[in-house]
Amino acid sequence: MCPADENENCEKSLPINARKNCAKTDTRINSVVMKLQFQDSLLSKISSPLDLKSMDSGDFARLAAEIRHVIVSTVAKNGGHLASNLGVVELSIALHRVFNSPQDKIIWDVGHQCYAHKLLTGRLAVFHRLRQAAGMAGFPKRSESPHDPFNTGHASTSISAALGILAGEKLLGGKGRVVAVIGDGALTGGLAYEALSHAGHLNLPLIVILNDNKMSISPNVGALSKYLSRLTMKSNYQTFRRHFDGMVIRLPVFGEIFLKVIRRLKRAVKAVFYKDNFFVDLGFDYVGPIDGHNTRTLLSVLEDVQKLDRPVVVHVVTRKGKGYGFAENDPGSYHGVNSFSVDDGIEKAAVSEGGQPSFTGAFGSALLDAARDDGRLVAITAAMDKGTGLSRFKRAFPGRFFDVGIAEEHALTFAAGLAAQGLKPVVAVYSTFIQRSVDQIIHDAALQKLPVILALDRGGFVGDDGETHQGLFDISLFRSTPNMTILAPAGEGELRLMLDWALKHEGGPVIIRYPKALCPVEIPVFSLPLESGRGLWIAGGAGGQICLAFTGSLYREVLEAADLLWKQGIEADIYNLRFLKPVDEDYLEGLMNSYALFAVIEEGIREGGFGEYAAALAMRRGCAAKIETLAVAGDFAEKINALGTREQLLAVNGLDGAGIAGQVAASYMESFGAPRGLGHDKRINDTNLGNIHTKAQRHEGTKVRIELR
Ligand SMILES: Cc1ncc(C[n+]2csc(CCOP(=O)(O)OP(=O)(O)O)c2C)c(N)n1
Repeated sequence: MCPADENENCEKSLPINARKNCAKTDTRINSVVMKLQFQDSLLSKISSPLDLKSMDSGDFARLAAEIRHVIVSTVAKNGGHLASNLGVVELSIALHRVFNSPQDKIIWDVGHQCYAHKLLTGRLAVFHRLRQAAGMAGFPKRSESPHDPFNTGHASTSISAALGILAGEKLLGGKGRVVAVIGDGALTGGLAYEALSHAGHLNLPLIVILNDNKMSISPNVGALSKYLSRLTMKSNYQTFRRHFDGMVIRLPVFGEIFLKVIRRLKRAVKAVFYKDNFFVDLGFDYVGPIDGHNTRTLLSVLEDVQKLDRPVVVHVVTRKGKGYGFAENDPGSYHGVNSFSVDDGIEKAAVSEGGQPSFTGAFGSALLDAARDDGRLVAITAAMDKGTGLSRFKRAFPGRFFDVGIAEEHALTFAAGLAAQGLKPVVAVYSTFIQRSVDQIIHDAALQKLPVILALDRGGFVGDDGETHQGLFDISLFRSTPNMTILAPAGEGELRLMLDWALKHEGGPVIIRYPKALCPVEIPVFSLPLESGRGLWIAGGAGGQICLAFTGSLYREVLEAADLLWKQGIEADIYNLRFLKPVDEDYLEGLMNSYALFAVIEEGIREGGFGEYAAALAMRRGCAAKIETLAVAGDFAEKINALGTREQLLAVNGLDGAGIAGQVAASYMESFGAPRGLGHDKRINDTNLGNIHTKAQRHEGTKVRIELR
């Protein structure tokens, strides 16, 4: 869970003041929804979408209210994506009424809006375990239900996946329908267009529901968003149609016949009306825009389009946050939330460590300071300005801020273009989403040695969102990239040093990766200048039994481990790697040769990570030390479903203090027997660190170590 005091700390953060203001404006809907009694609920009678088929459609409004109640009260306890889910309740009911899941397949883009779908597909009983360790995922999961045909989490995949499933269905002679539900935000991602283009070409009966609420996490950006608004304006035409139909059907005797004739006529008119539509030009039929909260309209349109034998886009207009006043009034802040109070919409206070900033907040402040000194610095986000800490930059330097939409590939190549012009682009993005931009980093930035800075937030374990959102791959993906620098700060001071260093660096892209966590209390050594390719001694450095060499995000855990080892009579020095690439190999070889056991402790996937590199270097250079790598194993997604808090995830993957200490002690004893005992008292805690490790001691340590080689 994110700390509440850091507005920009995460994708799911609430400006408390905005909530308070909002509370004053509209609590009507909240009380209506919350006062419903559920002893006799309709929702509890739905164990599969089949039960929805026999339900009187006149009950759908009540069912929608019940679903909203369950979503609001559960998310208030567990945190989660709120506003997006409240917006698609009627749409979910209509889809499951018309289509026959699991034979028909519904693929939710991103998947953050799948809660009503989960409730309608037999998961009410486990819904209270939403996003909890070993509980129910907040995103669709094939392993969870046959009604989730494809795993999602990252944006813009639904049309591609749905088209593949439909093409497969056809090849295998199946009869199932396939529906992709994509938001206007996710439609800003390039993958969606590649899929639309291919779908228009294949001409298979793919149904694309465009859920248009004018919002990504923040208000949607880009020319396409404006284009959709223009289409929505034509919805006046739809309102007129409904009123007209209502009048005609009431005509005595001829009403029904007359309506049929008019419907045919209207189709012809509509075909002319929407002839210049973008989707039509790509080969789709287009229906809409229609009111996504009017179940009757949704049902009649979906009934119609499921009979089509060609691709169709159904443009549905919804209100993000619908049914919960606070979220309706401020859908951006309620896109995703920590636990909060339903009555006033205010986030429950999170524990803050002595007022320490989050890494996200620290980055946001450091970037602002740097931007004041350097007019060439520009910042880029892919639809995540709040989550990546760029909100203040956006306000302070609107002309130097770019939100490119959910388009990480474009963000990188765009940044490379800016760098080629002599600007200093900083792309702030979550580690998990940078996976989208591997080629852009290699081809457009690294091979050209362009100085693009990547601020990779949430590097390491990420609580609550499951396996798709873990920031575990960046080290492995980019350690092999030529001309790349990867830096991992352990705290705020280092983060600032690294940003300054990166802004002066000319030889290629620089990644600064930091976790979704609060910064630890500062110690003086954090501010010692960077030496290219080398790290920093946090404790010791003169050689001995064990060295714990760690990637910045694990500073706290490694300190705790060293303390636990000390209690067992095992002495361990602590080395902050700082540079994960490039590495001063002679220097690292010297370090490894100074210890019996050199343990690399890394918050990233083991394969291709720093530990494997260090072990290969040790082997190549014939080092005597035992090299142990403590990193994340490939089966991380199976441990507590990759859900729960970052702390829980670290613990089940052996990277909390106890896990590190246990593995290091076992490895040491396996090879070297019982420890030799303690030399002097190096017991570590945050308060004495600053005093015992001066720069001079660090260099002294280095000298002794080099002599030991
Ligand atoms: C590749 C990628 N980048 C960023 C995100 C973070 N993200 C989650 S939901 C979202 C906004 C989606 O907007 P939209 O599709 O319009 O859905 P809405 O929430 O408005 O219903 C973003 C940017 C993501 N999931 N995947």
